[in-house]
Amino acid sequence: MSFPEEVIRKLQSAERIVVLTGAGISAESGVPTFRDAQSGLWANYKPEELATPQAFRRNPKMVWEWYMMRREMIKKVKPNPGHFALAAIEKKVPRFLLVTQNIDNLHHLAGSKNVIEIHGNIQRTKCFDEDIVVDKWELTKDVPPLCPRCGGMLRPDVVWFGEMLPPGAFERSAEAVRNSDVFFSIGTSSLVYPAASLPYEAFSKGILSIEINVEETPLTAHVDHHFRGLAGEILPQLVSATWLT
Ligand code: BJW
Repeated sequence: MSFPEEVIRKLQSAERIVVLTGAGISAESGVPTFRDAQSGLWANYKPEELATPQAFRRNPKMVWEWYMMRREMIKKVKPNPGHFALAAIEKKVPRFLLVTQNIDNLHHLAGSKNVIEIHGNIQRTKCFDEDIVVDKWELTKDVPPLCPRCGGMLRPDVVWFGEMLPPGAFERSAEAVRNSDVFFSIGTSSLVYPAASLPYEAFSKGILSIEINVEETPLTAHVDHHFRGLAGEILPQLVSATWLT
């Protein structure tokens, strides 16, 4: 792919870059995107119907087991060239922030350092009642297992629909976007708020905005540049075209 001169020059001189990623960046690692079809025991449910506190209250065993299945699957996958390209960009610019909606930890595994996980991390577990992270727990006959402190049910430390993001996560992300020179939205359907409002912080300040996605999204009409294709192919090409020439 060839990139507009404006993009290359702006990236080369950028002091501050903010990137928002979604499930699409991990798709090439083999992690199904959030809105991909469900399979197996969960085939009859939409992910949107399982990722809520109401669903957990109604059927904690089913929701817990869905997350355990995904957790075990995610443990086996590796970062792809898209994740590595973002870690490489972080080394090239003075200030870089990666805001990810993904809960799969792959950005950290690729070497990204300054990361805000706005929807949590599936490898962590917390107490449903106390909202406290629980590091040590065991699989027992109880499904979900119970909190060793209070006996409440354990749940994954992810953000479900209707729940608040981790304290300060959105505010810090939005401020970084407003102060950036270039903003990227990569592999997200731009449907879930408040994450989907972050690009508008960039638009309001006239910051160069770039979307990378295999398809159009509600954001496409608003960004300065839409690069259509696989993040794992476009990002390494962009790094080469910008910093390795
Ligand atoms: C590729 C590719 C490749 C594929 N290369 N691209 C304002 C308006 C309307 C509604 C709301 C609003 N504000 C809040 C809401 C409600 C709600 C919401 O947004 N609902 C919408 C559905 C309308 N938001 C919330 O409830 C949030 N909390 C909140 O607002 O708190 C305040 C509050 C509290 C109480 C009451 C009221 C307000 C919390 C949202 C939490 C989202 N959590 C999830 C689940 C995490 C755990 C889990 O994984 O199970 O996060 S939902 C799910 O969606 C997950 C994702 O992070 C998130 C975003 O999905 P993403 O990443 O965009 O994935 P996909 O699958 O949708 O898209 C993949 C994209 O990749 C596609 O575009 C592909 O084309 C592309 N792609 N392969 C490049 N190789």
